[in-house]
Amino acid sequence: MKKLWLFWAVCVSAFIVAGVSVAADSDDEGEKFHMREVSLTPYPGVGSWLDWALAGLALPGGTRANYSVLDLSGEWQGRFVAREATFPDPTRADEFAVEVDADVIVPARKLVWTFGVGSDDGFLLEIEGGSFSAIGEQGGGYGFTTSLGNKLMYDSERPHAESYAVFTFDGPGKHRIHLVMFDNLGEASLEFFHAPGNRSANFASAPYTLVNGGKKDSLRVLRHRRGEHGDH
Ligand SMILES: [Ca+2]
Ligand SMILES: [Ca+2]
Repeated sequence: MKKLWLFWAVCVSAFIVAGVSVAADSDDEGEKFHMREVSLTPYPGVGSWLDWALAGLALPGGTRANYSVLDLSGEWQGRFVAREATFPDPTRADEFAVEVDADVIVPARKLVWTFGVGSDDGFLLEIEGGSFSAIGEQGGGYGFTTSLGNKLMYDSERPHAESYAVFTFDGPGKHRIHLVMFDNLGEASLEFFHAPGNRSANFASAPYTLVNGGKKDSLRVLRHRRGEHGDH
């Protein structure tokens, strides 16, 4: 009889532990973009702005925060305003970089998407499992939007302006997104949005929604688990 009690006690404990771990997994519902912000040393005056930002991000430390959508603003609001948030460290106004990790879930019937990044200053967007094709931009700056394979970037300073490109996923399911943005001086902002299909005929006027914004045509995002795709 004692053994039977012990058996049931073990079963009930196992059930409780399983229940708790399920709850822990779903407790990050909503805030799936993980962001780390670091300060940068002053820009040396020559060389790639993105290399400058990436060198700062290669060092450990920084301030971290999670966001459900990427609509971050210091002063300039950009295309989206309803869900704006501040950067992880709102006291750091200049000379900083952020990096964002997330996994985007791509449905089988929609493998072609147009992505947009609004930023002040530059950015680097990398998506695993596919490639960028047509690119475009709206707004002024000191450089141009470029793409290479699965990377889209703006490697210079600019006031808030938008870069667009078409991305074709090589299959449905989970794809890692890594987004870096830096600010040198003045205002700082970041928006990450999309629309299904190839919108290159008129990039600026596509019906964009924020990625993971919960709209009918929004891709869903999951928190990226480190080490899942063999990364750091
Ligand atoms: Ca905004
Ligand atoms: Ca700036």
